[in-house]
This record gives sequence, C-alpha cells and structure tokens, in this order.
Amino acid sequence: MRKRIEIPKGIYGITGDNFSNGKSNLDCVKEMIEGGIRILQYRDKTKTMLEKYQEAKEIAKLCKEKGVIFIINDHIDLALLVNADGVHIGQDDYPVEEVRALLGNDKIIGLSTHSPEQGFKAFQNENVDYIGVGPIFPTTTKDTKAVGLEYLDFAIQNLHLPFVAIGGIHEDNLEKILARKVEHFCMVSGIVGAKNIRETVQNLWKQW
Ligand code: 3NM
Repeated sequence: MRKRIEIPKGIYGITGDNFSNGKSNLDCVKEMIEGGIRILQYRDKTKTMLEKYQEAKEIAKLCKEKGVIFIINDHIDLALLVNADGVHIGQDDYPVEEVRALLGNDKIIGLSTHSPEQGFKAFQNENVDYIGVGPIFPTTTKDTKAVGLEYLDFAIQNLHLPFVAIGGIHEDNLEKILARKVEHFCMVSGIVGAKNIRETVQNLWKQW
C-alpha cells in the first residue's frame, strides 16, 4: 500500500502567462515565492516544448533553492527532465497507473477532478497524492464548465485526501472558499494578473 505524499497547505501557485500582463512565468514565480508560496505548478499552454523546457528548468532551480515544491502540468517527460517534485494531470491524460510507473513512488501526482464520481475514484487510488476540485466558479483560464460549491462541499465531507479548491476564485468570492476552511486553494488569474503579486499573495495568507 503506497502512502500518499503530503503537499504544503495554504496557497497553491500556478503560472499563467496569458494573464500576467507581459510578465514572464519566471518573474511571476519569483514574486509568488517572495509572497510565501510553498507549492508551485508550471502550467503553460502556448509555448513550444523547448521554450517550456528552458523556462521550467530555471523555475525548478529556483524552487529547489527556496525549498518550494515544484509540479509540472501535463508533461511527464518535462517533469523528469527538470527533476520536478511531481506532475499534475487531467482526466484526459495518461492513466494514473502508467504515470506512476514512469515516475516511481517518490514523486507527487495531482489529478484534476470535476465531479463527485471523478473525485471518489481518485480517492480510492493510492497513486493519486492530491486532487484539484473545480472549477468552482466560472473561469476563462480553463475550458471546463464550473461545477459550483456543491462539489467542494462533497469533497470536504467525503474525500479524505488532500484537495485543492480551484477555478474562478477571486477576491469577491474568496470568502465562500475560506469559510469552508479548505486546506489548499488556488487562484491563477487572481494572482498572476495582480499588479503586485507578492503583496497579493501575502494578503491571501492573512485571509486564509
Ligand atoms: N484547473 P483561475 S480550473 C487550471 O477545475 C485550472 O481543474 C481547473 O484559473 C480545474 O483561478 C483552472 O484564473 C483555472 O480561474 C483556474
């Protein structure tokens, strides 16, 4: 029986350079880390693999120096090449077992889930270290329909594995998430799109 690898609690940072007003992913990451982020996912849907490799390598180095857990979105090969701490995959990516076989037991695997059924299946799979629960509110960052707070409430009550609340979370609805005392939450555009990323993250910690 594999024991799940724990992920740091609090704010889970994700890159999103189409929201960062021209700031590079690396610069956004620097500011997020200054703001106190302890887990960071490299997510980029526009660059070539070579560009992603070059950028992720830099970010991996920075995360290692700062003791920040570094996760790669989608690309298992890239995660291995830059020696990331793990990968985050979606429902349409390779099966979790295959990804686990490639990565070994010591890497983190996160899985996006969008329904109680998907969440429950992930909970029963010891190869999944944590799941994403969302999108809770409508978002333009990902092309998936919002599932609402109902799935988050289901996860809180039934899914005894770490989960990250994600999707459409901004200052104006954050209270609905924090009131539920979630252990992990994520904002992409709300953080990388902020004028001052470091201060925004620091304020989020205060509110959490
Ligand atoms: N994954 P924002 S929602 C990357 O539900 C991502 O799995 C989601 O971005 C999921 O905070 C999402 O800008 C987008 O809405 C989150």
